[in-house]
Amino acid sequence: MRYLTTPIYYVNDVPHIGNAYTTVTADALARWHRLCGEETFFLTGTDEHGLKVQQAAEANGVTPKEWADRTVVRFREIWDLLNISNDDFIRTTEPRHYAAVKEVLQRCYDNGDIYLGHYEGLYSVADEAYVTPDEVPELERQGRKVIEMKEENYFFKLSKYEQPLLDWYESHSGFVQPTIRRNEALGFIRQGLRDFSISRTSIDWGIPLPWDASHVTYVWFDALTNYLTAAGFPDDEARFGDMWPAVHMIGKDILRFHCIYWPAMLMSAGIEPPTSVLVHGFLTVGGEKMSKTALNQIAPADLVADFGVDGYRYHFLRDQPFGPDGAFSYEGMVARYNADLANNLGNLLSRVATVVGTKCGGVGPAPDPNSALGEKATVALDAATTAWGRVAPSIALEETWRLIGAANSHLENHEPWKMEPGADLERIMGDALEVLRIVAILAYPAIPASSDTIWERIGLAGSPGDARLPGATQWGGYPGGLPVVKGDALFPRIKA
Ligand code: ME8
Repeated sequence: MRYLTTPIYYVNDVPHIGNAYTTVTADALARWHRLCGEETFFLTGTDEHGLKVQQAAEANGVTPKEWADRTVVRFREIWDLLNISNDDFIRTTEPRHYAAVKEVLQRCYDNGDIYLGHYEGLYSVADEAYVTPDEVPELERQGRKVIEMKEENYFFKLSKYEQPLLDWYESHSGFVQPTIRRNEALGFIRQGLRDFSISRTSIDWGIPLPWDASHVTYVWFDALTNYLTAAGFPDDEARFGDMWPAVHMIGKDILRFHCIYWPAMLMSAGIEPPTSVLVHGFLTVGGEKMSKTALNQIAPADLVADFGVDGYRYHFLRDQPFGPDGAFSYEGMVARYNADLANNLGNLLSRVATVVGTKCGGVGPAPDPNSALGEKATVALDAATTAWGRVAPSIALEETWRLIGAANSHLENHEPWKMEPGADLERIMGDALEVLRIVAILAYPAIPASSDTIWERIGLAGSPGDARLPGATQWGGYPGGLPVVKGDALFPRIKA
């Protein structure tokens, strides 16, 4: 995977665990592909124009730019805290982005796809979207304010792209994943597409249109283009040629923009649509979508304080399957952490380090080349590879943890803590160390810092992140003769 993106989040408010769900999942996916030897460029950023941000700034008595400058810091901090490995962070208020938006607009305009008209209707500020009267009751129920709008707008001829989009979907079966979301997008297109407004005159917090500076660009037209900007569009053609098309990861709330508007805009501008759009469901809290607007948001840092960074990352990757909605609960998070991290993985590491310390003089022995665990490691690699390939981190981790469970059972069956030092004991400990080495690599996309710690404690140099699959997890890679260190509990148990 050459280029992976998250949505760029609105800076009207600070990040919550819904935004972090997408970013952590995309980060893990990028890390997996890098482990597979692919040069994966990973982008995130912030969406800073539009009415929603302008209103947040007004409510706080500052200019939109001051507000954005203040809030963007909170996003950068949280991504640093969560160990997000993004290669770039884009803000839509940057000059490089203005250049890209103007170029895309001009190309669509020159292609005859933009015309002047009037918009009279409803607008949801929270969604920055033009809405129909039948959508209003549900939006209002969710506390999403709908306003009347009447203004001169430029429109994009989306209707012209109905058939080209259907053809694109037909010839690119993996364009929208999973299939349920592909069908949802196709359903929208088949209902018939209406042209949409791409400019505003009643606000000025945005990018002026290149041919008519009395209009600013509609925030979604502006925001979607960020994916081009960060790939070097329009000036760095060589870079853009190497990077584009991208893979986008998004939540289902913004499916219509990414799966319909965006490919049509790109077709109009003579640019290839994205390789694929990976769409996940919502995290819900108490049955409602967690959102800034609903005020039921949970701050990632609060959970990190209790579970640690890797405890946090692991939970959402393992417990919220990618695709459907999933209910978040603190109790569920404690249970998962204790079972998988404290008991299963943490226990394996501490048992191995203890026995090697007391019975092998602190020196890790080499594994048995014919160990039955070798076969289990191959199965884990194959299953994890398939699962990451279809963007199913929860299954990839489940399969990886099956290997940890097998190593724990192996120890329980042989009870090395009761054995005399010697060749038999060394073989068993070597096998368990080899599983820890392999697990450190396979779990690295989810728990990078803990994987580094495991690596170091079993005496290996460098980082499991530098390993390359599939070769690196071949059974027998742990050389033996390395110092093994006990250290503190990797994942201290949490009281429920
Ligand atoms: O829509 N569960 O930004 P945004 C899971 N600026 N994911 C969630 C979530 C939840 N409850 N709530 C939010 C925007 N998300 C635009 C995007 S892109 C060119 C412009 C995640 O700050 C999910 O990825 O409202 C969703 O699509 C995104 O945050 C919306 O973030």
